[in-house]
Amino acid sequence: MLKPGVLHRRIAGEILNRFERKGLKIIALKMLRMDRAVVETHYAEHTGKNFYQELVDYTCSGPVAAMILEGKEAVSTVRRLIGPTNVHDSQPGTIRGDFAASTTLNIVHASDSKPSAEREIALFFKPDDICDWDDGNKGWF
Ligand code: FUP
Repeated sequence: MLKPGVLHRRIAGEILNRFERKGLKIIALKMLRMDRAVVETHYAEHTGKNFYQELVDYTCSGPVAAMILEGKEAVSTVRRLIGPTNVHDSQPGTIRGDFAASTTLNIVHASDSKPSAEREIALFFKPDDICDWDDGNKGWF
């Protein structure tokens, strides 16, 4: 999910390009404004931490772009492309390493496991929103 800062900064294409260039397949994509209650549930594990309010405010501050990316080992591939949560550990070349200066405003969210991907996909998409397609590519690019 591209957080509001990405849309505000007009860098959505640049971030999407990172995923496509790697060969991940976009099978669903939508823009929306996240409901505060959904954001609070999504980040429930961080309730009470000193960054929680800023994180929730940021995530609700504008539109987000949610997507489903498909590919071999997609969860770990996407996590490597975005870089670690703490932006000071994010290497140049990763999305957070290149575009984020604040951990709380770290511009993208990505599921960290298959079960969390399944849960988060259900939060954003109905089965009809998912466009499965096949161009015959065997993953060699
Ligand atoms: P991630 O899966 O990388 O987004 O990381 P988490 O789910 O652990 O954290 C969710 C969000 O909380 C991060 F995107 C940013 C924020 N956060 C902080 O601001 N400080 C922290 O120490 C940890 C997380």
